[in-house]
Amino acid sequence: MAKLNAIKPMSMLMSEASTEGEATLKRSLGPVNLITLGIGAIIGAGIFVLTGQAAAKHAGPAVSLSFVLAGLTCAFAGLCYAEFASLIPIAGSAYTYGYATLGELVAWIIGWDLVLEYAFGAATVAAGWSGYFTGLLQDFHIYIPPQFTTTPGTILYLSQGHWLPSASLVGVNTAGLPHVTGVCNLVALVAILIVSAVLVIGIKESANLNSAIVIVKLAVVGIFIVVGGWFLMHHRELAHANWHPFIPPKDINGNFGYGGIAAGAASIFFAYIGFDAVSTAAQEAKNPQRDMPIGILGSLIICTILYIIVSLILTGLVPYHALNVPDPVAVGINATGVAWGKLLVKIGAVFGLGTVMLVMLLGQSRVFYSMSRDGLLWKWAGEIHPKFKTPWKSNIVVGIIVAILPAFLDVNRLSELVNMGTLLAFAIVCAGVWILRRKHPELNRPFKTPLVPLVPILGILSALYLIWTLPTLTKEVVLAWLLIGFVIYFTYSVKHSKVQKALGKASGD
Ligand code: ALA
Repeated sequence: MAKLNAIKPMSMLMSEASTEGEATLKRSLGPVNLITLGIGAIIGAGIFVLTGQAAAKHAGPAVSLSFVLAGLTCAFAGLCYAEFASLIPIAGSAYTYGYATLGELVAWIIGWDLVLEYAFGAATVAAGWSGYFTGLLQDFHIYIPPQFTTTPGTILYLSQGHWLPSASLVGVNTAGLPHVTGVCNLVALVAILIVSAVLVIGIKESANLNSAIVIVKLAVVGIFIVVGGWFLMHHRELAHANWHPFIPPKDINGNFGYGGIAAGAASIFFAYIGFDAVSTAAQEAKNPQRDMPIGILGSLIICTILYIIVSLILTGLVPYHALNVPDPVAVGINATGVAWGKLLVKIGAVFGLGTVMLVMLLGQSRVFYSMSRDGLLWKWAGEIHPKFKTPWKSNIVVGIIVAILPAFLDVNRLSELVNMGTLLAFAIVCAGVWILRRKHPELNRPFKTPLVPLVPILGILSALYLIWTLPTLTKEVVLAWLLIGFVIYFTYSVKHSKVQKALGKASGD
């Protein structure tokens, strides 16, 4: 009889870690490196793309309050992640934590959920990346056939040398403009395939390269804040007009108003995803017990502050209803009249979003690899290429499936799926910390989540609240996703689980 609550023994985790060489990784990362790692994974399509859409469709200028709300939810979850990361001192993810503490079925749900976070997350970032990339090419008069740069059915108009959706042309009479109807977003598709190919060949994650890209991203965000902030200080009437009313009244479709702030938070929650990536570097940290929480919480705090300022300035520069565009931050800096600003933002976004795609697909392959190694997924998913030493089959299969998503699905739809999957994983991690404190109070916890059970409860409630505000269709798709997961678990995983086999042998079954 399969034990759904089978716990993966710590000894098994440790021996796997040593046979895979994880134990021999050099402990070279200090608190600043870990914060940098977190920021590298966090800043991406969320701030560069989704902020504009959340302002235009849900919250108006109050999108900055949405960032506060989503940031709080992440802070509760971040505190719980930090306890797990210090408790289980090996490189891992929420999946590994779940398996070692809460049992196999919960671990499976988290792992399956992480696919939504990482794979669908990479697809979302690819959709955002393609918007900035094609815009950048068009600045240099290079044109990819426009029908292959957007999702099916989206109409693009040619205006001032750029192919743009009608949402980007507020106040422009589109009637006489040349236009095309989107067939599929080939640019996003090819981007994912290229990143997957890089992962197959193998990439040495380099802390230095990551730091360089993080500096570029931070510089672009910093320049936006300085240029935009300076402009608004000298054009207070513009800010006054655009920020009033700060919380637009609810419209007939139920958007905006106080509910709009929550809906905006559920949508821009995506911007915070990635801080959990810090926990995967546990074994390269010089002093993981102290520095993991610093890395996780430090990157979160810095990004929260930046996001709130950027969203305030953006909605001050441009009327919120004109922000539903593929490249809102570029549109924002363009409003200041600083000619080079737009180009700079686009270049920063192209590099910055590129690395987020890489980190997410890498995270995805690590989760699939771990699950396959545990016997919970098919063997091929964990097969290592003899020369490149990468889980190549899983990279290729995941790459092809993930590439198809942004080609046909809108970035908003995709990001909502990612948000729901991740919020669910956060709720489980928060519950896990609380349950484990009760079941095993004796474990050595170098970092303790403060105020347990209050913080985990707030984490669970805020995650569930944000899930509740997501569209019904998103919830249905995620439920369907979980059902598919259960079918695989009960038809394949329970029979092949290595932990189940080991426990069965130990008990003489
Ligand atoms: N937080 C990451 C982004 O916004 C996933 O792209």
